[in-house]
Amino acid sequence: MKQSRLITRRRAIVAGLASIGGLALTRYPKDLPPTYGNLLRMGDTLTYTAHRMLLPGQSLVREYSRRDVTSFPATGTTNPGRLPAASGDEYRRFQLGAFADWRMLVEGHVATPRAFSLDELKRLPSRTQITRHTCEEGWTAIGEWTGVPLSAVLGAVGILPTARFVVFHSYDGWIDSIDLLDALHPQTILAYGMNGGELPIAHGAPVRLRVERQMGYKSMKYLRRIVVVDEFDDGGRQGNIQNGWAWYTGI
Ligand SMILES: Nc1nc2c(c(=O)[nH]1)N[C@H]1C(S)=C(S)[C@@H](COP(=O)(O)O)O[C@H]1N2
Ligand SMILES: [Mo]
Repeated sequence: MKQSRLITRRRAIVAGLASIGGLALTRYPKDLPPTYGNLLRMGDTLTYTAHRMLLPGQSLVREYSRRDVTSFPATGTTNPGRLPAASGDEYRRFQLGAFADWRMLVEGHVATPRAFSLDELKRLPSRTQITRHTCEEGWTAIGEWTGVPLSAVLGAVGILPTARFVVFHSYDGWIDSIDLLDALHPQTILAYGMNGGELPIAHGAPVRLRVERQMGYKSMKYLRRIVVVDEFDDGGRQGNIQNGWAWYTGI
């Protein structure tokens, strides 16, 4: 009796999951990243499709007030200028010139590919937001970020109708991507300011990404290049998910 009820319930759960999967596949046939047939990535795919179905619009994460701001550890790379690679030399030169010569290339499936200086980014519309950062290592911190919405930068170069994902490259060799829904989200910004001052080197100067609806590691520091692409691209073997990190980590 007990046993059969258990089996029935389990079947219902399995059937339920299958129908969620089916619905997602019919609704988002092209948006499912192709590498996601892999069994190990099934959890990711479920989180992704569930989020995209439950939060189809542009719901905002909670924003805090100034008095909620906490101390904020710097993790991962904290100074690409110390890297031995050529990109380390380049970064060090920019740093010595207060990033006046730094340029961020935006290219790919866009109408007018363009390199932006820090001043040009600062002349675009700006947004300040106080949000909670959640690191996969288990800590969280609240900080204030000021920057230009990624949507404004993509608007300035004109994304083509073929655009589906946005790929980011950093000065410490990271490659990662987000889909257009996250890219155009109002709280997805290219931050050049933190807690009322310039963005510190340790936190990604001169410009870092803030993707507030995903885990902290998606907020790439030390931006170098942005490429709009028409197909899913997680950076492959160079991508930051090569070490087992999930591509989609919605929170
Ligand atoms: N380019 C680059 N971006 C990065 C990292 C990094 O090492 N390099 N670390 C990631 C991780 S794991 C986290 S938690 C945050 C840390 O940002 P913070 O140093 O400002 O705390 O940046 C993310 N973005
Ligand atoms: Mo992290």
